This record gives sequence, structure tokens and C-alpha cells, in this order.
Amino acid sequence: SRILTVAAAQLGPIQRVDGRPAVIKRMCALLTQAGEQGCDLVVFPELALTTFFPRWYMEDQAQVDAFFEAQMPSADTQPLFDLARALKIGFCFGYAELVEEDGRLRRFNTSILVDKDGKIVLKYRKIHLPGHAEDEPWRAFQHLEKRYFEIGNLNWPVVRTMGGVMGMAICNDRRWPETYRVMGLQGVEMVLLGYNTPRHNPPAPEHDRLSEFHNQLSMQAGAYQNGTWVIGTAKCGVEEGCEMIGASSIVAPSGQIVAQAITQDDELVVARCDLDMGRAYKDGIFNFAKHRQPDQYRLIVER
Ligand code: ING
Repeated sequence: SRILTVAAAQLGPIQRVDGRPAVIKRMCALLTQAGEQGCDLVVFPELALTTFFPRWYMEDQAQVDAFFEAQMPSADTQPLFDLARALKIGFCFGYAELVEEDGRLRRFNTSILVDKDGKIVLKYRKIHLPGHAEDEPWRAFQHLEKRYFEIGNLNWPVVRTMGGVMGMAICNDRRWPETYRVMGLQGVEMVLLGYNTPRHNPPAPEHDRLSEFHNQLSMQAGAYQNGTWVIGTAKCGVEEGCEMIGASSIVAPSGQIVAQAITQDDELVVARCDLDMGRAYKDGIFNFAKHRQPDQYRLIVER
């Protein structure tokens, strides 16, 4: 067996006035705790460095770009990279990426995976952007990811590191089976994802009471149907008056929830994950080579 001790490093709310240094301090405190518990890998949330700014309609691009990172690591995040390398812990976290590519400025909802030597070994840019692109004043708060980010252009790559095959996803991605299957087809053994999920979804308030259920259902299904571990880490609690769900979870390839957060604040959720556990599913019930019938699935990509 290949045991990896993994932590979901849940973050409580980040308010608009909370600068990056204060957030990095909180992330370093969780990293230190992870070191004390012998962790190999720590998974931080989506957009971990700032408040969830897509909840506001902004027209001034400079105001929007204040929430983005123009380089990574940056002066603010360097202490996190330094501490992780000193502790020999791999980590991943999400941030708003501002980058010049193909001769123009691009903006993505991004996450990176850094190995135990401090090297960025995987980058992912969010593909399923939820919400809307224009101001919708009828909503109690906005969800403008389609306005502020481009659709990710890196697909869902996987990388062999820390003794296993790792992949990443971000928030809304976890609700779509295709996310896990594209990585499952590449042999993924552990999917690392962060999320910022408001409890209230203005278009469907009657679903608000099912928020944690849908969160768990999505990750448990993805894990089981692809024989992979899924680590889902929340940024949660009340940010600028908007409540976001916690329930950060470590899900086994069986679909069982091995560990889960119990607060709506900074909380380290730790589990020993045997990367060999997915084998029985990948070779058995979900043996893609033996049982999958791609010719029958064409509608999935043609429609
Ligand atoms: N957030 C939410 C998510 O998919 C959402 C969007 C909110 C969907 C409420 C459904 C209900 O978890 C992000 N950032 O994708």
C-alpha cells in the first residue's frame, strides 16, 4: 500500500479588508499543524487568498484586478512556499490568475499543486464557471464568475507526484461527472479540489437546505465511479454577509467519507489515504477497458 497522509485545510471567511498577509498567516498556521500531524499533502480552498469577490458586480477592471495575482509565487505567497518546503509538505491552493498569454491579458480561476521540494508540478484553470456575466440586481448577491474569468484552457491534466497520480478540479467542476471521468481515463488516484459555495442559490432557494447533501453527493459519486480519492476543501462561514458551506471532506475511492470538517472556520481535516485502494474499483466494477462502451456515449460530446 502507498499511504499518503493528506489534510483538507479548510479556511473560514475572508473579509474584503483582510489583506493577503493575514490570510497567508492563517494558511501557514494550518500548514504547521499539518506538519505536526505528519501530513504529506495539504489541500487549500478555491480562491484561497481573498474574499469571494465574484459576489459583487464591478465595472472598474482595476478594482477587479486587485483580487488577482500577476505572478506566482508572489511576495505575499512566498512565505507559504518557504514554510512548505521547510516542512517537506506538498500543497495546492486556488487563486485568481492574471497572465499575459498569446499576446493578451487573460484571467482564470486557477489552482496549482506544489510538490515537497516547492516545485509547481501541476496547474489547472477552472472549466465549469457557474453563475452569470451581467449584473442581476434581483439577486441578494451576484455570482459573476462568467464575467471575471475565462473558461480554463488546460483541460484536466494529471501528474505523477508524491507516489501517486494526482489531478485537480475547482468548485463547480465537482458537480459534473465529466470532470472526474476525464481524469479517471488518465488513471487519476486522488483529485484535489477547493470550493467556495454559497448556501443560498438565488435561482433555486428551495435547494438551499440540500447544499451539504449535494456537495457530498457530487464528490462521493465522482470518487466511487472513477476509483479515486477526492479531497474537497471549503472556504466557508459568513463572508461579507454571505454564508458559504463548510463540510470539507476526504472521500475514499469507495465513496465513503473518511473525514469531514465540523466547523465553519479554519480547520485541518486529516486522513491516511491508501493510494492502492482505488485499484479494486479500477480493475473490477469500473474497469474501463472491459466495461466502458464509448461508442454509445457520443451524445455526451456531440450535443
Ligand atoms: N460555487 C458554487 C458551486 O458550484 C453554486 C456555485 C452555488 C452552485 C450554489 C450551486 C449552488 O459550488 C462555485 N464557486 O462554483
